[in-house]
Order: sequence, then C-alpha cells, then structure tokens
Amino acid sequence: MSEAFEPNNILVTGGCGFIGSNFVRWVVREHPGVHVTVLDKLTYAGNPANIAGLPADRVELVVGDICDAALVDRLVASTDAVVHYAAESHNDNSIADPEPFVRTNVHGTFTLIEACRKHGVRYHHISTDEVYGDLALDDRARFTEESPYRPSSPYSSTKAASDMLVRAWVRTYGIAATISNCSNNYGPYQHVEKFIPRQITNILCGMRPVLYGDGRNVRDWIHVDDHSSAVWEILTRGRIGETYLIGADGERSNIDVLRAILRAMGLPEDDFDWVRDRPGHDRRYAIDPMKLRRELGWRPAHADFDAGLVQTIQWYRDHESWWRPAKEATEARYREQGQ
Ligand code: NAD
Ligand code: TDX
Repeated sequence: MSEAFEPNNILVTGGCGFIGSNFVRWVVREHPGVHVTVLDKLTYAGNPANIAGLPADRVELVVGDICDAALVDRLVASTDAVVHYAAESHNDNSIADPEPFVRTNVHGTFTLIEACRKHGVRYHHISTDEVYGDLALDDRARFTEESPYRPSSPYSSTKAASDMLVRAWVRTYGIAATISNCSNNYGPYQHVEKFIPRQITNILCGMRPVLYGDGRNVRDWIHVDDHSSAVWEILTRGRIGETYLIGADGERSNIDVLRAILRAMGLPEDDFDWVRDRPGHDRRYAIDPMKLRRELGWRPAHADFDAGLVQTIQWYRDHESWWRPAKEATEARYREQGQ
C-alpha cells in the first residue's frame, strides 16, 4: 500500500451541522496535530454551538457559503485537504422546496472542486447511500460501489449529481478526489427534524412520536463517530478516484427503532401516531461495506445499535437547551406538510 497522506490543515465544509461537527470533534480528539477550518453558512441546520468549546488554536470557524467562489478559492488555497459535508440534507424539505438543494448540493460542490482543481488540493466528497435508490424489503441484496445510480427524491438526485461532478473532475482533470457514500447516521447534535431526534424530543415534550406510511421502511444505521473514523481512513489511505461505501450492518425497520425508543423511555410500544407517508418514500437502504473493510481494514467501534440509541436518548435528555429552540419551528413545518 502507498504511504498515508498526512494533512496538517483541513477545510471542513458544513462543520456546524450534525455529521460535520461530530467529525471536527473527532479530529480534534484523535489527531492532535491537525488544524481544522470550518466553512459553514449557518443555515437553519448549522449551529456554532456544535463546535463550541474546542481549542481556538485548533479550530477556526469561517461563516460563508460554499457557492461563494472567491471565498472558497481563498480558503482552498491555504489548506492541504477539503472534506465536504455541507449540504441541504433533509428529504422532506427537498420535497417541499427543492431549489436550495440544487444550489448548495450541486453548485456548491462544483465551486469546491473547481478550487481544488486550481490549487491541486486533495478533496474528499461526503455522499449518501440514497443515490442508489431503494431495495425491496424481501430482497437480500445490499448496495455496493457498483450499484447503479437511481435516486428517488430531489435531495438524493442532487447528491447523485454532485457525485457525478466529482467523478468527471477526477477523470477529466485528474483532481485528487475520493467519494464515500454512507448510510443513515445517528448520535449527538442531530437536528430535531430527523427521525430519531424527532421521536425522542417529541416524547420529552409530552407529544406522541409519528411514523410515516406502514413503518416497515428499513434504514441501515451507523453511529456518527464510526462515519468519522471511516472518512479519516479514506482521506488518508484511500485510493484516489475511488468510491467507498460506509455502513455498519445496522439494518432496522422504522417501527422497530421507534419501539426501541419507546421502551427505553419507559412508554408502551404502541404510544405513537401514524401520519401521511413521505411521497416517493424509499423502502429499504442497505450497505455492503466489504471494500472499506478489506482495503483499509476499517471496523465500526459502535456495533451495538441499542446501546448507541440509549446513549443518544440520554444526550437529548441532557441537552434540552441545545434542541429546544429549533423544536417548535420544525414541528410547525411538519404540521403544514400534514406530517
Ligand atoms: P446537516 O443538515 O445537519 O448539516 C449541514 C450543514 O451544512 C449545516 O451546518 C449547514 O449550515 C451547512 N450548509 C448548508 N448549506 C450551506 C452552504 N451553501 N454553504 C455552507 N454551508 C452550508 O447535515 P448532516 O446530516 O450533518 O449531513 C452532512 C453531510 O452528510 C451531507 O452532505 C449529507 O448528504 C451527508 N450524509 C448524511 C447522512 C445522514 O444520515 N444524516 C447519511 C449519509 C450522508
Ligand atoms: O417523523 C418521521 N417519521 C418517520 O417515519 C421522520 C422525520 C421520518 N420518518 C421515516 C422516514 C425514513 O424512512 O424515518 C426514516 C428516516 O428518516 P430521516 O431521518 O428523514 O432520514 P432519511 O430520509 O432516511 O435520510 C437520512 O439518511 C440519508 C438523512 O437525512 C440523509 O441526509 C442521508 O443522506
């Protein structure tokens, strides 16, 4: 295997969102020699509190837009690598208003890879398993790096478009890029619009959890810290031009996850409401992570989903001041959508 790439300075886009901020915290903890610059627009999903308390000589926050070519050019010129997390990330929002998804996810990625091309900077692209569409519930197949792209939602189609841009920039311009497509993340600092935090905080607010459709849709859950460790392995030891799927064998139906939350919070398993399904709702996602395991020797450290879920519930119990300000507006948006 070739020598590892060892960046001293990295630019993390979307570092005030859920997964980006967990990655920043993970890097500060695990790699003491690395300086992190965060570029984040602080949309409704970005919160500077997510990276508060980290040493000022290790982490710098630049508030700005990844579509701002002059700003991106200046920041990329003085970094060793870009790890691109910034995105509009929520499927339900993309169905209500797709425009910001096209702008940030497609044009924003274009802006970043153009700057990386100009300055010869290493680029890692964070993507999702949703680009592969969905699998049938009765199918045993899982997504691999060879699965065809079949995105279903405005969100996943813009992520697929951004992956395609990166692949073309590697082939045509030879940029030093890698791509990872990860399954559903859970853990601290996840916005209350997403499934697991929404149900936990509903219960903490005395409201009933809400399940879409028939509740049998399957997601493949991974702890956010395992996503971070996998991204670091790919950034530093992955083969340029390659795509790696990240997953931790965590397939669960939504209703099973919800029942586990209700049990862990001391409530009856049927104490929830059924609501209108998400249009175009993907049935099942499942990742085959063999390439990542075989080539880079990566393993998840949080293989016990139920234990991770209990820790996550405790985190939301302990951090009400973090999630409370966003809760009301989020639920008002869902009410408008009949969800
Ligand atoms: P998030 O919505 O919690 O955070 C997104 C962050 O990007 C926010 O801090 C926001 O302010 C910032 N941002 C948005 N538009 C921006 C812009 N134009 N310029 C600069 N910053 C901007 O999202 P997340 O759940 O943390 O997802 C992060 C990445 O991981 C996304 O690319 C997403 O597609 C991908 N992903 C997410 C999951 C998941 O389960 N959440 C799974 C696989 C992949
Ligand atoms: O209240 C709810 N009730 C419900 O049944 C919500 C918010 C969701 N759901 C269902 C829809 C999905 O089947 O739960 C499942 C998970 O929903 P989300 O948390 O919205 O995640 P998902 O649509 O699967 O997408 C997530 O994983 C892949 C992230 O939001 C994406 O950014 C990532 O690419």
